[in-house]
Amino acid sequence: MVEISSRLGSKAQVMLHGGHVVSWRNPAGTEQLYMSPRAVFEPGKAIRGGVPIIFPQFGPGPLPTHGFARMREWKLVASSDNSDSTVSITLALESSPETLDLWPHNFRAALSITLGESLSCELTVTNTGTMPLTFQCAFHSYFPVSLIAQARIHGLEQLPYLNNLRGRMLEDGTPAPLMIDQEIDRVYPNVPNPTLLEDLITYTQVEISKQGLADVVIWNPWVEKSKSLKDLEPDGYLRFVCIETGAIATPLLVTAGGSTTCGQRLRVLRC
Ligand code: TA6
Repeated sequence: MVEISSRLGSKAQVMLHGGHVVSWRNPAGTEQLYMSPRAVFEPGKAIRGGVPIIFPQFGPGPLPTHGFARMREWKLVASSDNSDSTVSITLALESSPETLDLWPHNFRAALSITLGESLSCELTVTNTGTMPLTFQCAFHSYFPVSLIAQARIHGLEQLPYLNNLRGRMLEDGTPAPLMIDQEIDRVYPNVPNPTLLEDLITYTQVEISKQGLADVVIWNPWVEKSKSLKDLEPDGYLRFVCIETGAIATPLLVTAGGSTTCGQRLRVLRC
């Protein structure tokens, strides 16, 4: 685990396992990310909470669900104390015989995490092979809410979405900010604006903005799915929502020898 703290007083904890941000606290020490009390921290397992790194596949498919990056050991390769009072670390994950068995591409992934007033994550994927490659990726962020029914998500109004609960059917958006009263699992393609999560009990607002990523995913497992997740309390769905930024509907292409960079920034507007 790497712990970083900025001169502004904010702190973050990042596991080398999965390149996984597991904690982000503001200067007052308030935790801004949700971590399941039943999260498992074991080799080969994904951590239920924080900011899982989804790469090179989103969701089910030929690879393990959500790819392998969140279950592999990343290496700390750089750290810096920046002139703008932020601190940064860079973790790296490279292709290996194990990953090549799963996904026949040579690559190097670098994850830069910058902490200041906000928390930024930037993923650079370099194609170290001789053939072009495409990948999906996402920052699968878990955000705490006082009570799911009192959370409101702005920025997705009127936007169509792929409903994962109905065979990824494309459905029309709604004019009102999104509130959650049932299981939800949606990919909103090509979202133009930042997404804002508002807690109507604490009036906290978190802004989720993205660069080089077109899509936003909203997920809450609700009652039945929560019961099926061993690393989540049965009523855990009441206390978090996943707002994820990613390249899902349209995978990213990297030519041989080329690189592509994408990222997200989390900013607490009011707490
Ligand atoms: O982000 C939405 C989603 O793809 C859901 O379908 C649900 O499976 C969630 O991710 C969590 O996946 P995980 O493999 O971490 O349990």
